[in-house]
Amino acid sequence: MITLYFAPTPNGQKISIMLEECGLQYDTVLVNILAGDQFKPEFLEISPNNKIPTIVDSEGPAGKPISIFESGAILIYLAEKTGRFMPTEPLARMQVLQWLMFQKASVGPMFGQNHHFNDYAPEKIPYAQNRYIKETARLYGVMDKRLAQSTYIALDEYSIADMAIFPWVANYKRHGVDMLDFPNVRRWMDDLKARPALRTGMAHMIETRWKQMSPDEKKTLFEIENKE
Ligand SMILES: N[C@@H](CCC(=O)N[C@@H](CS)C(=O)NCC(=O)O)C(=O)O
Repeated sequence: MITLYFAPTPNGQKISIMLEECGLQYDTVLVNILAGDQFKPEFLEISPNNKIPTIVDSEGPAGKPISIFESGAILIYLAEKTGRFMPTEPLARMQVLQWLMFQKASVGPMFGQNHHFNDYAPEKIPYAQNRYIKETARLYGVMDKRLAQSTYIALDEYSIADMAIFPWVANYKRHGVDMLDFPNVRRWMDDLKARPALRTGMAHMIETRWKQMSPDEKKTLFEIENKE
């Protein structure tokens, strides 16, 4: 059995999508990162960088339990465990890994800073707001160019690299970009949205987040996510 320690954020959603796509059985444990649960000693034992997502697999390599932190490492582990969504042929495998690293090194950190400075920072700093909107738009441009040549981000088949990027791009309304400028990203996003397992993985996180929030938090989130 796999236990997913998560909070309902894009980094958590990557893993619920993969678990659903693979049809693996899993339990979820909510880590309330707003309340500081990520700093509890028992969580730090499995996630020393105090971040979600983290998994514990009771049947890891050689049948022994294993815990894994960092979403990229978790996706690679699950792909290797199931033999799905990352080819073994060396060239194709490297394509998947390079686009997965692109998400981990660029899309996640830059989009995350965009969310921070534009939606959450108590003080508005125009330089920082603009810097991360510009960087976000540049990254949409990189993805759009790639998706003009390739059905999915790494290959002509769906892979863990797509699962890593989708939950971030699903927040496009928060990014200060015009999706009309990125028609290939739009086409890719619509193709992925049609996948039942991806929808279940996303919905699981959204429902959990919604259940946890106070009416004020719900109102704020609704306003942020629906701002034009
Ligand atoms: N590089 C990490 C990033 C994970 C991450 O930033 N998690 C955030 C939520 S999306 C978190 O747990 N933050 C809590 C904290 O930093 O205290 C990964 O890809 O797993």
